[in-house]
Amino acid sequence: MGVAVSSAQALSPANSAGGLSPQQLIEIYRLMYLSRRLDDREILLKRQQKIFFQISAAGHEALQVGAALALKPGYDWYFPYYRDRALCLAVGVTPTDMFLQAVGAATDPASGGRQMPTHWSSRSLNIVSTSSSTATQVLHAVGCAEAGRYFTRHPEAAARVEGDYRAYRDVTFHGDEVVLTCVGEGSTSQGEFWEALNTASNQKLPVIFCVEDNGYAISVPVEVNTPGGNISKLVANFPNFHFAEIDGTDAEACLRAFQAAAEHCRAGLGPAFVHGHCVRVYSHSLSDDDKLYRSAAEREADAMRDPLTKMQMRLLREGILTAEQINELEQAAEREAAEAADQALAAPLPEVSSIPRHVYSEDLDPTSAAFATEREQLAGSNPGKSASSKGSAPHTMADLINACLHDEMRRDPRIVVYGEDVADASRAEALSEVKGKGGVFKLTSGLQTEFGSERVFNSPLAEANIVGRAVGYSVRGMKPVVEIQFFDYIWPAVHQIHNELALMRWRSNGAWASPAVIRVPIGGYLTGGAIYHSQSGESIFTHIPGLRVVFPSNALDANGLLRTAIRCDDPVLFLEHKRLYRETYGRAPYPGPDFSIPFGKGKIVLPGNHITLVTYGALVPRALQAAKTAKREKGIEVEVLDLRTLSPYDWEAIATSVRKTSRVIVAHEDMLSWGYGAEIAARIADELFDDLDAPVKRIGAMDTFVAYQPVLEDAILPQPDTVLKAILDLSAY
Ligand SMILES: Cc1ncc(C[n+]2csc(CCOP(=O)(O)OP(=O)(O)O)c2C)c(N)n1
Ligand SMILES: [Mg+2]
Repeated sequence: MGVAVSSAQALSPANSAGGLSPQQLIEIYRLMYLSRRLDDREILLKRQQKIFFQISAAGHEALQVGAALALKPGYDWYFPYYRDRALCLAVGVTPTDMFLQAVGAATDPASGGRQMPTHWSSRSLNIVSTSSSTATQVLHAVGCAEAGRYFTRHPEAAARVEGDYRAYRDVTFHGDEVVLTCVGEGSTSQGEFWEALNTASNQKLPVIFCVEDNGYAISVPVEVNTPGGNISKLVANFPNFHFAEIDGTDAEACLRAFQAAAEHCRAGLGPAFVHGHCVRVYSHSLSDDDKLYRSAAEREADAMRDPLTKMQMRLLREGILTAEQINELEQAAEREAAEAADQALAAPLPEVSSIPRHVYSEDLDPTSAAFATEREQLAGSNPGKSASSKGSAPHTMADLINACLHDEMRRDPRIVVYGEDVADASRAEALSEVKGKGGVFKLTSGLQTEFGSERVFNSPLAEANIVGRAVGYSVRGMKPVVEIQFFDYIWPAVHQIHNELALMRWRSNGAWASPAVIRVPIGGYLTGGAIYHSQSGESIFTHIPGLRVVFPSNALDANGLLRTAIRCDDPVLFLEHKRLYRETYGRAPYPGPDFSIPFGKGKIVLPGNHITLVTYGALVPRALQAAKTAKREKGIEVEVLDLRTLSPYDWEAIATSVRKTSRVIVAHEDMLSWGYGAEIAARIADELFDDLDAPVKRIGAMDTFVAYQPVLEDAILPQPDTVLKAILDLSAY
């Protein structure tokens, strides 16, 4: 037919000054049309029950192709959402790859059969794995842009280094790269959307926020989600942004808008916001029927604005293609879609045995002997700032955590530390005259002063912001070591932790990972800590596959385990008991800058032959106290096992001890019901039943929150007496 159709990558972005060439207009139409045919083919496959879900880009194609063609695949970065088929097609995802995901094939390059169709991921194209959660990805885009800027300013940090996660987190970056992230207009109601605009604006980050406004969030019309019905009006006062509100069904207008947005970002002027009004030609997904909530007139009006029809009319009107040439182009697209579907349907399905692969890093095992430097401890070299100020005297847990942060930041330029109040002073000019804040518990004290404001800084008061950005940082190979100020306030970040941070590796079948560290002060026994400064809840996080959960009880363990957490290739939740920060119990000399403890290795802190007491955190000193009383007063020998890490945990140590004693108590501070001890007790009952001479006992807090009045707090939380009573009860069996 004489129409040379180039690939998306071969199409050089149009010059924003001149008009689009006929060739460019044809290529745009081809991509839009092919995207629609791929959707239609998928719909057919779904109706034939050969695939299991379908959601389409129909009506969004002009906006998405415009965005793609303004950017550079494999150079710029993409955090799309589930409706971005035309975007990803134009960026370079092949139709076959798309259908491989739809059928759930083993060879699905985005997820290996783990994610629904159109849940994009491509390492070579810099498309970071996306979830189904609306708007989580915008915070990842922000963190990604921060990482790109950081590597540009600190290229030495990009170096591959053996011996820790850096051996497996390769880094590429370009000084003028742009990060694109897309959401629907309904998703702009999510707090994470606003939290992302906040940081992108404040830090002038090169992020293009694209809002694909089709007027509906499933059945909910735009005015319900967006006061006044127009998101552009609401965001207009964010500083440093380039704004564009466009007809998202006009492909050329879209391309131009994204080109201008990219120019603004590449010039370092700040982020851009492109709000495209498009249409939803089909229902929300194949699980939805929009006739149930949209009038016929409204649906017809949308159909009249179909970007495909508009583009086709233009090609004909301007004499760029004849009807016959359009027909040929469309038939070629139809064939391409059909062939791709056939290929995918013939692809092998994933092996059931592959299911556990990539829950955790396949490269670096934090339980391995490589992290076992315990015996070489006490090297005596220079500790971090706050530890050194105390000479060789035993240090508190707070000191040795701070020392580890200093040591590791010195060793690894990829580490950034941020959170609420963690900087010494955001207004750095004050540092010459003030001591600095360095965290509400002073755990990050002196870090900003030593490493500067680019590496240690305060975040907005927004926990999802902290963790969501950490996902973006860490997919780029950085090591964010962030702080959530109190465990009690981790909840806004749980969406990011559960659905994003911990899942990134598994859902992308190992292509992406976000091995960040989240440090969190936790727990009670504070005398007045009350409901919102005393919470525990570790079992909620040990229930998340992909996340390591660490809970040290003393200064030395905290130092060695934090080092392992930082060098690890998995995301780690590092729980620090507030009451233990400055206790006399568990102080230790500074163990040197390379002291580490492997995960999953408990420690017998008191040997004994009569009863095993499995515990961790603040219950360790309380259990020891009770055990010593039991020995002194009743001659009962309790073996106290401090688990130190909760996921993974040291089953071998538990089993060995229980086989010896035949009696076991599992004790923790958190509430008894559904607590961490329930799992351990159940497994002991299951696998060690024949070794037991008595029922498995559990100790935990009452099933309430922790009250303010100390009389109540004491009664709610387990005390040494509670443990002693359980020891005596159990020994009576
Ligand atoms: C956090 C979250 N809540 C709810 C859902 C279920 N859900 C999926 S899509 C959707 C509507 C999204 O609407 P919009 O952002 O306008 O995007 P559109 O689908 O219209 O392109 C909802 C509620 C989800 N995926 N994630
Ligand atoms: Mg919508």
